[in-house]
Amino acid sequence: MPVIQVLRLRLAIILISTFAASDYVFPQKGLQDAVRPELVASGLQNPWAVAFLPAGEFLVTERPGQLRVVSASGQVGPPIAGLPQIAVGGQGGLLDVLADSDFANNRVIYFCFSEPAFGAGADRNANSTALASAMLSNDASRLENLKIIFSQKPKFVSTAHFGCRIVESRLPGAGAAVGKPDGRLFLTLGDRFSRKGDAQTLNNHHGKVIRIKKDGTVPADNPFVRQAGALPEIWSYGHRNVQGATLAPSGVLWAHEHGPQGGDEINLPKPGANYGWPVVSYGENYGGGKIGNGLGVSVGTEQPLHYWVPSIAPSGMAFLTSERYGKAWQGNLFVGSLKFGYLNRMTLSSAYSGKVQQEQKILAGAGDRIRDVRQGPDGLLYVLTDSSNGRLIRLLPDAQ
Ligand SMILES: [Ca+2]
Repeated sequence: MPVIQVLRLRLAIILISTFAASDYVFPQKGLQDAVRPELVASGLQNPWAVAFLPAGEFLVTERPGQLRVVSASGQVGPPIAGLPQIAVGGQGGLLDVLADSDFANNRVIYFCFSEPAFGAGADRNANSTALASAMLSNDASRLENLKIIFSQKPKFVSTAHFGCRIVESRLPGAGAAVGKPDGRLFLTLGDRFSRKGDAQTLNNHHGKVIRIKKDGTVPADNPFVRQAGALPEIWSYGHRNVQGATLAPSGVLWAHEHGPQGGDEINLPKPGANYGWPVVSYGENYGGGKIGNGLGVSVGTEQPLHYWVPSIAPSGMAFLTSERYGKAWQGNLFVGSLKFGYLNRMTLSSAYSGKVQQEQKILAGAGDRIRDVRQGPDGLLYVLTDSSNGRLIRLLPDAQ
């Protein structure tokens, strides 16, 4: 056997041994994947979001209400102390997390969660999505200076459709380079399932994307600040359940949302625009039956950029701006599928913009619900799988 083949065989044995130790068998690599999954950490309880810290650590939320640091080598740390009270149950719990763009200096993080109703006379079963800021202590053991900077109104008895993706807004950048942060945050909010009609009225936060400053105050240029009866945080409305959002380098917000039975959508939420739910949808009611006019189109509502029938149940969203996977992947959009268990790679008609031209299923066949996808500071893609033994996986370019 030639030396090179022996070396390859040895490498294969080493890889097999590594995977066996992790109690996780990746599916046989599809030739079309062009990536090699590498396990970073396992044993995470329904992880929902991953953020990146300096020195290669990760901050991971677990839906049952824990926030943990995962070391660069994959060691899962103890729960971080100092979280607020969280309404855990159904789809609710500790959901998204984001490190401030200036985290290296200010140690500020943002996280969103299902917040229980509190105060005299409050229904203890009622809840809504809330957004908090806090400082991570120097030893990363606890949160300090915790502030709830936004609470969705009204609180409602439901364990579904919290939305809950946080995006740090930025000024337009050029090419693959993102612009400077502008001090605002977007937060996506679900319709709470049984309050879907609220998505069309502006006196509540159900089925909305909101935009606030990092201290929780409302930017003066929000679209409804001068409209009587409208809540001033609202950026866009007519959404169902937005569990993925990201910013293109152009500064444009991209988001997707769960449709009902069919009709999951990608939208580019513009200020003041109506995205149609529940008046129009390309899906139908669970078990059948038309939604709204049953046409998918209605005057005064925005059409989705793209939609999926059947539903893929999307979660997490990221643009790839790095060149780590070659030119063909740079500028592509990535979305996790909970329902079918794959990472959806979408080629757009131009980098970071235009229509979806092609879709490719990455990591298909493992049966893992993909909850989150992000590009790390190293330019690599990271995904979280949703289960009681959830995993953080790094995708290596196939050539490495
Ligand atoms: Ca829509």
